[in-house]
Formats: sequence, structure tokens, C-alpha cells
Amino acid sequence: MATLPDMPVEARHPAKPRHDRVPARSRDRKLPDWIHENDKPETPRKRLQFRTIFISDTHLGTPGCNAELLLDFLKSTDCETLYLVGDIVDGWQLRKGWYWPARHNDVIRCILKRVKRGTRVVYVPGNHDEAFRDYTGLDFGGIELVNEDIHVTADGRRLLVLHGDQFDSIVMYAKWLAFLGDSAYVLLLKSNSIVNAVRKMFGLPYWSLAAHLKKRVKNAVQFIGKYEEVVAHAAADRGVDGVVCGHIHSAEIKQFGDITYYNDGDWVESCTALVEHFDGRMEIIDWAAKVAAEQAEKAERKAAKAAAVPA
Ligand SMILES: [Mn+2]
Repeated sequence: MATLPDMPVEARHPAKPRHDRVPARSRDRKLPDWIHENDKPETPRKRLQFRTIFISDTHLGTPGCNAELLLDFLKSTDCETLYLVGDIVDGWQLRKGWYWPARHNDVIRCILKRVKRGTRVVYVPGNHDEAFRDYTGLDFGGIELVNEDIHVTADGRRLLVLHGDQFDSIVMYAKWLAFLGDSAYVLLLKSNSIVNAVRKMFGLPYWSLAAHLKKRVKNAVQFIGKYEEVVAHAAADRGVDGVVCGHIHSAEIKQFGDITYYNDGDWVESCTALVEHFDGRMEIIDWAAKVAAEQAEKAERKAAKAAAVPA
């Protein structure tokens, strides 16, 4: 062991006492000024109350995830049931390289806290977090893991809740299906998981419709429309009143005959959630737009106040 005089000066005299050091969390990145480290959003909003909240495609574990806005949303809302409609943690990206900032932990912690407070949390895995599909039926820290669920709204409608990647292959070959009929439809539904199981064997990522759409922007609108139609069709087959899904990162409420199609969007591009009010009314909340509007209003008030001061 080194005697005291041999030790470097820094070791003998630590530069700063422990409590002075910047916590790891704020060292990593600069937080936007509207969010604090504690459990309350900076703009002290009254927590918005909903019967149900649906969110999906948060893609935690990727730089694309808007964890700040997501946390702000979670801390500004309360609900009886929270549905996590898949692609919450991006296992595919994490396999390529570990990316897990403290903020992403905060999101998980926030959700677990919600469970503790009595919110029912249901996790329906998607294709990017398909590893969880092996554990459906189990319970993780109070979070129910299921492959799909039927949600009954306050006004008594039955909604099928699933991520929606199941329909990728159907959308791809939709044109052919008209000729091939029902058995081909069932086969295609199965082929989707087979194709992706093989891709997994070769270490290839899931073939993602959302990624596919982005590459073909010109046809994106057409593809999204087709996807919505296919999902609504599948819901009609199941005898439900509507369907809630995610996957294509495009929030929407749309009627297809007797079926209402709901997509809760994502937290990579649009930062949207689907909510159910206590009377069963459903609404898409654009959190990024809401925060932006709040900030603009705040700036306006400040400017008005400054102008009111006599010269
Ligand atoms: Mn997906």
C-alpha cells in the first residue's frame, strides 16, 4: 500500500465534497426547462383524469424515444387503466448496442409507481419487444402481460387491443387476397410470424411495416389506409365493436362500417396517446402540440406583462 506522501495530491485532497458533485442524471444531457427531476411537471398542471390511457411505440432504448415528453405526459395524467400497446422497449435496437439513458429508467419507474398507486397496467407486447410475448399470462411487478385484450368502454363497447404487427403481411399482399380468399388470409396471418421467426434465426430484425412506410413516403398514405382497413376487417371477424392498435406510428380514429379503428400513435415522431373519458368518449391527445401551445401562451403572457409596465 502506498504511504501518504507517495499518493497523488488529488487523492489526498478530493477536489469537491461528495454532495457538491453534479448528479449523473443532469450531467448526461441538458433537460428542457419545462421539466424537473421530481414527480411534478414544471407547469403545475392539474392532473388530467381519464378512465383509460393507451400508449404504444415509445421505443425506449433508442435515441428516437421522446422520453422527456412521455414522462411529462405520464406525470400530468391519471387513469384507472393504462394500456401499453407494444414496442414499449426496443429489444431489436438494444441487441445492436446498449442505449439506456437515466430518463428511460424514469419512464419505467413512473409506470411502476402508477401500479403501486392502484392503476391497472396492461402490457400488450409488439414486434420490437416480442421477447415479452414468451411470458404472456404472467404478471411483472403488477403489470399484466397479455398477447391481446378486450377492453370494455364505459358505454359498453368491446374493443380488441393488440399491437398490430400481425397484419403486416396481409397489408403487403392485400391486392392478391381478393383472388385468394379466406384460407389464404389465415395462412398469411400465420406466415407473418414464421417469416419473422426465420429472420430472427438469421439475426435479421423484424420486418417492420412502419419502417417500410418511411422508406416509401410517396406511398405511405396509401399503405396506412390499407393497414387501417385490414385491421378493421380483422376486428369485424372477431365480433367486437372496435380495435385499438399502434405499430404504424400514425394516430387515428376512423369508422369502417360497424367497426371503430383506433390507433394511439407513437412517442418517436408524433408524441400522441389515445384516451377514454369517463363517459366512454375516446380522444387522441397530441402531447407535443399541447406543450408547445402552453409554452407559447406563457411567452405571450410574459410579453403582455412587460408591455403593461409604464415607460
Ligand atoms: Mn411495431
